[in-house]
Amino acid sequence: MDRFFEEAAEFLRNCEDALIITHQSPDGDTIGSAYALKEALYLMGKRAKVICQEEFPERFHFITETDEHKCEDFEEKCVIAVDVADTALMGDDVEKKYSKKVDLCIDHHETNKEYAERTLVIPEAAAACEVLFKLFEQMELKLNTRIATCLYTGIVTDTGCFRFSNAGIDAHVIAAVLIAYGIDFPWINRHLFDVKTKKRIELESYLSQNIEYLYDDRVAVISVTKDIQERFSMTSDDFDGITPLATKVEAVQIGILIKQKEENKFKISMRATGNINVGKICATMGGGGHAKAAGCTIFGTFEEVKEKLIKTAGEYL
Ligand SMILES: [Mn+2]
Repeated sequence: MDRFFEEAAEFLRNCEDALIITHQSPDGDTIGSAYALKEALYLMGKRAKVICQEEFPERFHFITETDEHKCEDFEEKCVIAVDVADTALMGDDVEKKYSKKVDLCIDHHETNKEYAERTLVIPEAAAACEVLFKLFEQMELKLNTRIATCLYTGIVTDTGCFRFSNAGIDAHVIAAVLIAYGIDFPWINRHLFDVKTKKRIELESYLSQNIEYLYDDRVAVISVTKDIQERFSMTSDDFDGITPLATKVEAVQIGILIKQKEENKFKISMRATGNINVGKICATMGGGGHAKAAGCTIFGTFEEVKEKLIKTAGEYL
């Protein structure tokens, strides 16, 4: 067994009362990993609790609200982070309290900062859930339907339902193994990828009509200023999956979402199609992520931020 797997397995076998940390703006992978790990620890006769800086989005309540292990009145004896590449992604409060106390980090980001005492990171893995599956496999841990549902959710969400280039052989094979546990995958996929609220449909149609296309349609920008957020009473949930709207047109190579957080603070998400590495682009602006999906935070007026993004993106075409 690989040294890092061995180290992580050894840690899980010996740990007690674990606090599991997810990243802020929680997605299916961080949530799936956290709850799969929590369930696995209970199967091993241990206790665990999951925390997140923000509330879990409603569409993941089928995982977070169906957790049967409610007994969480314990002081953690160890801390595990899942799908968290950098302590800054934990969110301010969680970072302040736990950034220096992470005993184990399980992740798949190439940009992982190795802030934890032990780090199990496989950059080739499509999702942290894929790493966790391999860890459980090597530990010969018997899975159940709940763990399989959680892991499958992380893999489908991080691969965009197996459409992104990170959906490799392993992701497909693991999904097949998970399906054998009787998970309701048609429901999960319809729920996560097809079903939309009426409000969401209105929002998407507004944003689609207002996409700005530049450089012969190779760059597309969606701007969600405070005005628009108020007009559609948007919550952070409503931003989930918005960036890919920018890449629907065939020619688009870089899709950019500009989300206003405060007067002069903007959170940027980028998606790439083809050979462009938006992880590198975002890294030049203090952010990071994957080759095909990345992000950063930029300060300035809306006009300044947009201009900077358009100029930087243009340099990578
Ligand atoms: Mn992930």
